[in-house]
Amino acid sequence: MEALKGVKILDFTHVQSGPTCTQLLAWFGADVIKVERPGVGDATRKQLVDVPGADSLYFTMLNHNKRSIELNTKNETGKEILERLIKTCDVMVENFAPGALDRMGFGWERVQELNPRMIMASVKGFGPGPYEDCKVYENVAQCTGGSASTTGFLDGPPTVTGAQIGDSGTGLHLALGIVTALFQREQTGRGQKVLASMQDGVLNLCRVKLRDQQRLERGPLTEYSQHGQGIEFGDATPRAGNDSGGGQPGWILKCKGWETDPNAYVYFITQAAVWGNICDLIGQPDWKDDPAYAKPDARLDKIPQIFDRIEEWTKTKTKFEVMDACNPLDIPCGPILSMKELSQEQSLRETGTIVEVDHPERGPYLTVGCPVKLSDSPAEVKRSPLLGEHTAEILQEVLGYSGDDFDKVVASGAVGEIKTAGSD
Ligand code: CAO
Repeated sequence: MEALKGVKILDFTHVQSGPTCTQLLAWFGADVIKVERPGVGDATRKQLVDVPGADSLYFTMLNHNKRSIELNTKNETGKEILERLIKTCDVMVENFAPGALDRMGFGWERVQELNPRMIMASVKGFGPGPYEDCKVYENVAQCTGGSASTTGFLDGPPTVTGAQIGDSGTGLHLALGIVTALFQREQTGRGQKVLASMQDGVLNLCRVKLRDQQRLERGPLTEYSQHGQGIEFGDATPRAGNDSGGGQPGWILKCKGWETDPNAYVYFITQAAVWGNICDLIGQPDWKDDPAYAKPDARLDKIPQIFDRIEEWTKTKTKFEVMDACNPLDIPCGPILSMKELSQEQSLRETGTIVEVDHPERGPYLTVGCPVKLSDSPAEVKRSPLLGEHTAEILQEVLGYSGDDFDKVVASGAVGEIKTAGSD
């Protein structure tokens, strides 16, 4: 049984942040109806195209398990259809630029009038304030949410991360807001507005850096490598390279093959509780009792030098051999896995974390499956819809159009070309 069975989502989202949210809800079993501009659709369908004529991986990987209706919401008949969708659905999700929905005539007041139970969920770049009217993409959010200023090396520029914390991260936040509002609606019978701003989402994920900002006002951040190197702190949380960020020092170390393989590295943590095991493993047992190394506080000013010594050992092993040697000794470490390695990892295929999906235009491709596993509601990944693939089905089965009414809608140009057999 699907957890969100019976919940209808009017999916007005595009690009990445909104679609990740509705894809998650679809994986949990909601009926997600994606509204797209006739003949155009979500801009990502035609971005970074790798198979000519087929929807891009950018689109397919963000829009699984959804149905697509083509609808011009600026056309009079299109507006009527949208009104019927609003009356029928439980949740409306959108990530248009600020003001676009109001211009379309479907701001919060109007949506509430049409359906007081409707939950209206939005992603915006910023919350209320000086930047609320701005358009925002992933990297802008990483920069304005505190991630870029704290990522990278001390002597280098601010750096964005490969993890899409601005888009997919905010989509996750929004999905949580939506299910929470659905839960509250059980008690109140009313919908509400749910807002996830990308700046807020990124800052939420960067909270330990805000923690460090306040600690910095009381003294140096002793666990940062910079401290051990005798480099003075400025007045803001600095970039900390590959420092672990917690109380246990960590760093990325070279492994066998690093000269030719850009990912022959391991993340190694010198957890205090297993310091003795680390010393034995790397062939430095004298450090166990040496007062200059035995206690964590004594090691703080020697962290780079300690990692250099550990690296002498890791360079003699592959990253997987390091993992095999450390795990039985409870030494936390992790190989740097490339996308190639992850895509070939059998255990991730077995758990459905990476799945192969077939697509009529592009053939089989790999994608991530649902990252959250529910024991009673396993998520089956179904291919993304073609543009307008379900227009007739939604008009007829969800909204009840038939006969002349259906034909009039098609003739009005509000829904584009009907692609599947379905008109009466
Ligand atoms: N029928 C008719 N018109 C439609 C339509 C439909 N089915 N769907 C969308 N439109 C119209 C909108 O009404 C809007 O028209 P107006 O500007 O004339 O009112 C227009 O299409 C474009 O919307 P947009 O401004 O949202 O799109 P954009 O490509 O210019 O901007 C983005 C994209 C992402 C920068 C912007 O939507 C945004 O800032 N969104 C909020 C933050 C966000 O989610 N960012 C992350 C995106 S992923 O990196």
